[in-house]
Amino acid sequence: METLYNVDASYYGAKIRSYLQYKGIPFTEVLGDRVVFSTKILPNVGWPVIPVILTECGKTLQDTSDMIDHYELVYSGKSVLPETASGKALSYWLELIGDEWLKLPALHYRWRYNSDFAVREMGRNNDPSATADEQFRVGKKIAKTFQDWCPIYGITEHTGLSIETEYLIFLQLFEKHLSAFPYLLGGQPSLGDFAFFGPLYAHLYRDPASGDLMREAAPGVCDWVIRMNSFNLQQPSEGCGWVDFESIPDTLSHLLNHLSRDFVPVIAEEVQALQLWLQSSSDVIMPRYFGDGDFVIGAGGPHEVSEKRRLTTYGQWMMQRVLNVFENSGDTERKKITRLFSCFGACRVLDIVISIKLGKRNFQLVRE
Ligand SMILES: N[C@@H](CCC(=O)N[C@@H](CS)C(=O)NCC(=O)O)C(=O)O
Repeated sequence: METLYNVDASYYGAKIRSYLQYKGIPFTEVLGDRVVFSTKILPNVGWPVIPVILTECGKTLQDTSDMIDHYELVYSGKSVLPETASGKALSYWLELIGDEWLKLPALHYRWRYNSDFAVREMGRNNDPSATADEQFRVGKKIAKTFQDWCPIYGITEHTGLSIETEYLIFLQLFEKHLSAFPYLLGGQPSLGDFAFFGPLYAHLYRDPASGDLMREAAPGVCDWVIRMNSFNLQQPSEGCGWVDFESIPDTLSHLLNHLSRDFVPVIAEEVQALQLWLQSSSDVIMPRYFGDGDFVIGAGGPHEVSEKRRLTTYGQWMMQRVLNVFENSGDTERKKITRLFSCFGACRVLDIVISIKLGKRNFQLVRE
């Protein structure tokens, strides 16, 4: 049996829990309190992060993408990746959007409208036996790390309203898609569903003010959240089918187009800048951030704004997952991937050149 160190408010914790439940992988969930951090997470991973899995064989897994890669090999039933190269490339693109781009509404709404709730919960998770006052005091200290991520990702006073407008449009488009299909890529959940579920459950459904908004604006998205959160109660049947990746439904291309419009330039420019930085640096272990960049939210709309953000090294590692599928495909498959990504305005990402790749060593991002 696997042990999942987690907290319910965690974005990535929600992603991996739902995945494990869907796959029917036996696991016990253990609250990531301060004792778990000091006796399990820090000694095994080397830095404080959640979720972490200790496998039955005693192996430590950190990073939900690595966890899913691991389990997709070990438990091949009910794969969350379509068989075709275009389906796989799209799944990794959706994972990247869910993991990195939906951080904007998730962090914005949590820290703008649900701060006290989140602070209390962080304090309670840290030490469930402490008094409420003590939990609030410690919770504030823990919360600071996450609040400080807001300006790092360009979530500021200046961008707040645009992030909200973009999120509401996203909810409408996802609602529409879900009225035709139960999941992002058709009749069964894919990697993208789990990645989207992270922010949409942990932050945007559980946090009280955000949950109210979601219930009012997108009841179908709430139903999807509830379904994604109850695979342990109701095992869906295997293989209900994927959409046709050579001609994806309009509801999906509209949703993808909306999410890709602002994110494509962000990731393309970030990876290009990292490649330049890597050429002039001899660092083996990657810093989390390596510079600053400008970006736009709501491009072309009345709510368009630009802001500064820190450039991350992690984005390239995730982008490599999309590009690996493209690079390892033959001509016909590549053409199909290009046609698919063109449908939603993201074929530019397929031209990103990554000469210096990143890998993982001891739970750290390193130059390969
Ligand atoms: N990409 C990682 C991200 C994990 C992550 O960012 N976890 C958050 C909580 S949801 C955390 O503990 N972050 C601490 C940190 O990154 O310093 C994954 O997929 O697991």
